[in-house]
Amino acid sequence: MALMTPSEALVETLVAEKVDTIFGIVGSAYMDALDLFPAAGIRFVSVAHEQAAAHAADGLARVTGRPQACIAQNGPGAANFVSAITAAFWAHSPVVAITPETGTMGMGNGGFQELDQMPWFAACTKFQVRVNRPERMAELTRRCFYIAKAENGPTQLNIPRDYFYGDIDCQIYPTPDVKRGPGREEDVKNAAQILAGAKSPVILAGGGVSMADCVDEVKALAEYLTAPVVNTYLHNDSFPWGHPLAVGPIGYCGSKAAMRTIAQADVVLALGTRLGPFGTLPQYDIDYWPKGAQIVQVDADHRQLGLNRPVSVGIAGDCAAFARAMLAQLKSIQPGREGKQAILAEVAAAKKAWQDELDAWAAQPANGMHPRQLLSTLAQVMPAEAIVTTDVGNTCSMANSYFGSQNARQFLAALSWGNCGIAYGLAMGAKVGAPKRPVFALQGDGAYGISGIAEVMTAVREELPVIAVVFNNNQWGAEKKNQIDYYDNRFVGTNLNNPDFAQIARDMGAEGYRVQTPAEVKDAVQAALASGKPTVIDAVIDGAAEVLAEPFRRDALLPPVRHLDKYKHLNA
Ligand SMILES: Cc1ncc(C[n+]2csc(CCOP(=O)(O)OP(=O)(O)O)c2C)c(N)n1
Ligand SMILES: [Mg+2]
Repeated sequence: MALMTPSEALVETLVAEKVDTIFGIVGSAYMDALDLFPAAGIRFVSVAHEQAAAHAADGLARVTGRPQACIAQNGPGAANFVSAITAAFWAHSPVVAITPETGTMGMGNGGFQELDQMPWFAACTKFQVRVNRPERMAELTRRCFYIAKAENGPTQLNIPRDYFYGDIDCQIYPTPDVKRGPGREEDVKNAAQILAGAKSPVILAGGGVSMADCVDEVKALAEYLTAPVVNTYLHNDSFPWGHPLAVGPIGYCGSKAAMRTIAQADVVLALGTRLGPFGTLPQYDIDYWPKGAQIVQVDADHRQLGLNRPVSVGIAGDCAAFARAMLAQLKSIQPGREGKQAILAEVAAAKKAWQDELDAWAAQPANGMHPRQLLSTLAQVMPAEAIVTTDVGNTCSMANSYFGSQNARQFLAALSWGNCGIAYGLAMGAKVGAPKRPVFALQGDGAYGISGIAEVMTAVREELPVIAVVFNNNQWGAEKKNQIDYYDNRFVGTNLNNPDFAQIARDMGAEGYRVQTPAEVKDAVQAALASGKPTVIDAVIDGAAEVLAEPFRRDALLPPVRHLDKYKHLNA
């Protein structure tokens, strides 16, 4: 035990958890702790809006695999975290939201910046706690880090602002790491029997594969089984597309090769995925989910087992440990699969057919640069070690077919929260975690306005050389596509009128390039990589109906039939 202030206890616990960077905006509520950050070796990255701070902590957590933190002023500052923390929740990303709050003597008095901020985070955290005595600061901070790490999700550390002060006796120590095993031996044996007996097994590699850093283990298993490997929706880094058994991602704007392949499966080995409804919806008129197939599902979180699909075997365990145990088990019961060359040839043919289709799309006439031309050019010029973050929008969705990764923790997407404005913040965090690797933030022009353009100031000030590519089609394209398909081209609120993003970037101290052709895209990316400075590539693309991808929520939109006279002229 040592005598310290609660602020010291907080900061020392952060240090014990190996936190070296915290994102946020300053506020009087936690000045007393903030003042210690430099001496503690913690870098405070000051952002333009707290949303980006939480996204950056999420990006850093996804790239490092360790829990990270963001901090904000009580009330409005903490409120600005909520959407981004929810994004981290659905991304299973361990982010500790540190939210100072009104002092204990003022709670309930209708004071300044006061609102009970625990309920805000109740539905988007794995755990939340209000520090109820200053003496418990270190203990409760530890708890937040432990649960964020153990349960893969955000937690909230809520601290009444007067509890940063005083003298306490306290012990500082780090939380234990959580290690999971391969699952019960008999379950692994059962699963091995099912896989060994399969005619056309397919491995579905989810986010859990990236989080367990077990791409190599999955490769070994896939190769032994000669099983094609599909990425789950928006987890393009769960298996490298260059592998001869890789067929790419299922889900919206994903790979038809993947969909056609999984449709044939009689057994699906689902690793680290809850088989979420949006990840398995029919696409391009392919109803690909193999409804008769047996499913072996492995997940670190037992709550995901059987959540969305009936499973033959559900295993709560670590994907890496499972993949190793499964390989050993398979080797003991089966010499490997026959017809390897034929399967590899089939996979290659499926991929080639899909690539030809993609190329034909990009070659279609457009008014200026076709979005797919931009995406395929970017994918060609990006260095293999680059980290890519993507946003939510029509062009970003198309990006799902263009950016595969060499390894885990390289493709960071908005995932199930689906909020526009996530990519730039994620990219800033990724850059902190991987300073030597190029980091690209891919964002639509609308999303860039939500959280992007203002954060370029952050990137310049904090020397985080993120390369933003803004898909400039002068519209909220994804929503406009709904108006095109369902509302007879009545455009309410979907047109944008953008300024010169490249010029604004330069005014903010970043590099800025406006590009309108694939050749200019290549030059701009190369210049950005060479400059080592935050860069905004304002990529002007066609946004016409013909180039937009089909709507995402076809499942939920109906052609309108109005009944009131006033609106009947809107009927088709
Ligand atoms: C925070 C938030 N607001 C609104 C939406 C609804 N939404 C989904 S896609 C989209 C359009 C995105 O436009 P843009 O970023 O310009 O990309 P584009 O579709 O044009 O490629 C909108 C508004 C959302 N997903 N998130
Ligand atoms: Mg747009």
